Amino acid sequence: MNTSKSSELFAEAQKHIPGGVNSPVRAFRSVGRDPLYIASAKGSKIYDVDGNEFIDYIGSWGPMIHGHANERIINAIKDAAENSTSFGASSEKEIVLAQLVKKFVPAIEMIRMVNSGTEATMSAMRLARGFTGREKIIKFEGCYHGHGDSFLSKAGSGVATLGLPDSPGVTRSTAADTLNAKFNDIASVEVLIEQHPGSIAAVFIEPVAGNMGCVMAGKAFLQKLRDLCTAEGIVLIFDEVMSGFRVARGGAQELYGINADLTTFGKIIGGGLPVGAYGGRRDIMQLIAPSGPVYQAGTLSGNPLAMTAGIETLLAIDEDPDFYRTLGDACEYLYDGFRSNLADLKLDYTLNTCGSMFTLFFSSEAVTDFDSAKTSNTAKFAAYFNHMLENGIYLPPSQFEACFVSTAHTREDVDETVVANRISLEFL
Ligand code: KE4
Repeated sequence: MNTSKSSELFAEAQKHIPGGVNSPVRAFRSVGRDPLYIASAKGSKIYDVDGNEFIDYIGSWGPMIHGHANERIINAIKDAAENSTSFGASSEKEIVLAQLVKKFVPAIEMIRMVNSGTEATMSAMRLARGFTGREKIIKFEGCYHGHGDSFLSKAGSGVATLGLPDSPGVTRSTAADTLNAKFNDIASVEVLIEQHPGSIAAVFIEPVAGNMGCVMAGKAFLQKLRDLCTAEGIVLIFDEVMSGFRVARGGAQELYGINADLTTFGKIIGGGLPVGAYGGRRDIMQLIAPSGPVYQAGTLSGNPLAMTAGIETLLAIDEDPDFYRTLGDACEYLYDGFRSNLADLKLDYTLNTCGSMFTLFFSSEAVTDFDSAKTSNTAKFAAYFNHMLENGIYLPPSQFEACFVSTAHTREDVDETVVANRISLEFL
C-alpha cells in the first residue's frame, strides 16, 4: 500500500506542529508507522491523500454515529453557514439542542454547552467543588476525561498509549487533589473516602470506558458507587463524552438505569463539530454563572454551526425508533464474525463490546479494569493494526482505544472486515 504522500506531509507537519499532529493519539506512535493524512470521508469509508480507501472504525473517535458526511447534517451546516459562523450571542438553536439532550437523557435538568469534552469535565469539576465546598476528586485508573490538569493522572487514551507518566506541568498541589481508584473495585473507592472524610467533591467515571479500550462498569459496582456518593454527599459525574447517545439513546444512564448527578457530553452531541456539554441536577447547575457564582464561559460555546450539527445528529436518531436496534444488529453480526474467527484459529483474545463500541484485546484475560487491559500484548496489537490497515480496515492506532460502528457500515463492510480480521490474526 502506497502511503508516500502521507509520509511527506507528516515530515512537513513535524516542522510546524509538535509531533506533527494536533492530538497525540493520531501520531500512530504505538503502531510504528507514519500516520495517514486523510483527504475525505463518506459513510463508512475514509480516503487518505494517496487514494487508499478504508472502512473506518474510528469515526472521528466517536462523533460519526451516522457515518461521515451524512447528507442531512452537511446540508444543514451549509445552510447555517450562510447566516454567519458565529454570533457571540444567544440563538434559538442553543435551546433546541438543550431540549433535545433533555429528551434523550431525563437526568439532565439543565445543561451548559462548551466546545470540547475537556472543557465539559473541567467545568463539571469546578461546579462540583463549588457546590460541595470540597476540593478532592476521585477518578479511576485508565479512564480519560480530557487533558485538564486534574485528570492527567493514571489516565487512559493517548496518555496510556504513549506510556506517559503523570504529565509534567501539573503542579503537585493539583495532582494531590486527584485520587485514583480502581475501575470495578468499590473497596478502592471506600478506602479513599475513609482516608479523606468530608473532602471529596466528586467522583468521575466513564460508566462505559472507552479509553483503556472498551471496558464496562459492572452494574452492581455502579449501583454501589451511586449509593456511596448519595450517602456521602459526593457529586457523581458520569463522563459520557464517548458513551453518550452511543451505547443507548439515553447513554449509559439508560443502559444501567442509574442516574448521575452531573453528566458530561461531547463527540456525538456535536456531530463532528466542536461541542461539549455538562448538565444534570438543577440545584447544582444553577450555581453556574450568571445564575450563580461558579464561573465558566466560552467565546464559541453554543455556536450556531455546531448547534446545527448536533441538532441534526440527534434528530436523525430521534426520528428513527429502530435506530439502536438496527445499529446493534450490525454490530452483533460483526462481533459474531470476530468470535468465530478466534474460535476457528483457537485464539483466546478478549473481545469487549458495548453496543456499537468494541475493543479486541490481545490478552487471554478478562479485561475489566486498567491492570487487566495492560496485560494485552501491544506488540501483537501493533502488528494486527498494520495488517488490518493493509487489508483496508482503519482501526484506532492504539490498544487502549475503542472502535466505533456507525449506521453507515453495511453488511458488505462487515463481511470485508471479518475476512480482514481473520487474515490479520493468521499472520500473528
Ligand atoms: P475532547 O477534549 O477530546 O473533546 O474530549 C476529552 C474526553 C473526555 N472524556 C472522554 C470519555 C473522552 O473519551 C474524551 C476524548 N476521547 C479521546 C479518544 N479516546 C479523544 C481523541 C484524542 O485525544 O485525539
